[in-house]
Amino acid sequence: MGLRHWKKILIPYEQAVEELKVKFKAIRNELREISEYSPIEFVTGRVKKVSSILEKAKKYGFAENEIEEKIEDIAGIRIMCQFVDDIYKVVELIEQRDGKDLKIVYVKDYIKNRKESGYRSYHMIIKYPIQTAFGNKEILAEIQIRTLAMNFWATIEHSINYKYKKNVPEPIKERLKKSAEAAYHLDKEMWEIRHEVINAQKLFEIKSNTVSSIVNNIQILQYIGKENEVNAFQEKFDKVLGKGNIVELNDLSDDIKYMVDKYKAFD
Ligand code: 0O2
Ligand code: 0O2
Repeated sequence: MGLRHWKKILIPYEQAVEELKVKFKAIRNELREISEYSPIEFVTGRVKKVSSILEKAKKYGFAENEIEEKIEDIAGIRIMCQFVDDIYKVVELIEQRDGKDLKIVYVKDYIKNRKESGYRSYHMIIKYPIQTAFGNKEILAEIQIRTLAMNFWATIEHSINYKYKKNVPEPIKERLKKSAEAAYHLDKEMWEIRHEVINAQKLFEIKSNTVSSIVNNIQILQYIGKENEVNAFQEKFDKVLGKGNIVELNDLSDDIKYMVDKYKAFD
């Protein structure tokens, strides 16, 4: 099959990766904007390289016309979470969409059943509809959900495997297994203090949302020419920001908002 042929085949997969990235990032951004904890830390995605697709097809003996149906990870989305229980929250979010904008085909829980290599992640194979210039198409995609520690390990292990073309020397294999164990313990330790971490992050999010609301409203007052108010609020803001007290920041934010709303009502 020629390169042009592959380029055409992969276009819907590229679109699926882009759409799914947007959708999962939107969940994260939406929750952060309302100062809620997001189980999604960050999202990445990729379309498998043609060379890897052909390699995989050869390994499993798939004919070229079977590739799209049998290789489930041509479109791949990776969702990173801070804590192990976040993974299952993300799984629930995806399950809620089953039959709506995607269909879950099956799942592989390599967290409860880790792989021989030490690999841990939760995989969901989905069917995703794509509207193309040539009509509608349903493609397969793989969503990998993992913690930051699982991702760190998998990224390093993947590059070592790549370097040694799967023939990783035994001592390195052993080290990798040990580090998989260390990553597992890191996840466990972090899980133990998750409430502490989540509270600290929520507080940070609330503070930064309040500060940006104050700055926006001061800009509105500036824009409508309320010089005196701008100067007075600016002075208070500098003082309160220096102290970093969340209650005082909130009060100031309410005062400025009240003033802006009052002027808006006059317009
Ligand atoms: P944001 O809002 O900062 O998360 P695109 O440019 O859209 O085609 P994209 O998504 O930028 O592609 O590329 P990719 O490689 O799929 O995803 C990279 C995203 O993952 C970037 O975010 C990085 O900031 C984020 N990322 C990668 N590594 C880490 C990490 O260790 N920690 C965190 N928090 N984020 C990481 P975006 O998409 O640019 O936007
Ligand atoms: P890429 O694009 O390089 O990441 P197979 O792929 O043959 O092992 P299967 O059943 O198709 O088996 O898929 P599986 O094992 O459920 O998941 C495949 C993907 O999961 C891999 O993609 C990796 O991204 C990841 N993965 C699975 N096992 C390991 C592992 O031991 N170490 C690491 N680092 N990642 C793993 P590919 O094919 O490597 O493609």
